[in-house]
Amino acid sequence: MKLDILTIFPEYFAPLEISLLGKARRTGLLDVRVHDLRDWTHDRHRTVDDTPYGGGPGMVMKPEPWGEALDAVAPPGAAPRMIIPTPSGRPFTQALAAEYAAEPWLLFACGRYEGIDSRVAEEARTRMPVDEVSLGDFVLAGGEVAVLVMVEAVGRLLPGVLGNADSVADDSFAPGAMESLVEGPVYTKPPVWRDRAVPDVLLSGHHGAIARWRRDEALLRTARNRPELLPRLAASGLDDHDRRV
Ligand code: 6GU
Repeated sequence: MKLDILTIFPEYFAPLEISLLGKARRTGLLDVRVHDLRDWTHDRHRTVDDTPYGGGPGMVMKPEPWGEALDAVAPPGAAPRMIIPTPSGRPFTQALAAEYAAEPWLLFACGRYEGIDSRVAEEARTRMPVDEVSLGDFVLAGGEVAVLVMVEAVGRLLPGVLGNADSVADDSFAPGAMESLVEGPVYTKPPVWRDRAVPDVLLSGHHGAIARWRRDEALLRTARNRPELLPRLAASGLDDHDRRV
């Protein structure tokens, strides 16, 4: 998968060199290119922002550097899926991460200040699909950290990035059985630690009983921490045992 990232702070993306995604880059599964938006400015101060029309606080990113940057990174005829992180976007979910993981080429455009002049997305949409995407109901200082989050969520879904042992099928929100559930608790050795024992069923070797216990714990934790997910879960089909939990 090819990833282009446009930003005025390329240094934010140093973490993409380490861990899982760093390895995916070194093995060629991920081709990440980080571009400095100021490379497409032409004034002495490399200006990327200006005051908002209509007044108000803060600054808005000027369209001209964005237009030239997008022409250079995605020339006419080439069409990546463009993603603009913004608190006013559609929610980023595991389902959207899976959709992005199936794309050959993603282009992330990081806004700062009060956002990017709206004509940039409008014009880009005439040439490529453009999604405005939000991580949740809070406001970050810019899109960079949001892009790191999305790249990690998408990158770990690419075939070959995780070891086979770390199947993504059991993740919270994974399409299928976990779609509207968060994962329950996990344990490792030793079997007793500070007088606290690992639940017996996990040591029983009964795979059916273990699967049932894990589902029960996921249901309980979802009810406790994410009650708003329960109606969706009921709609996707609960069995009688689920209902008793
Ligand atoms: Cl995607 N960007 C910014 N700047 N703030 C956010 C966000 C994204 N999601 C939640 N807050």
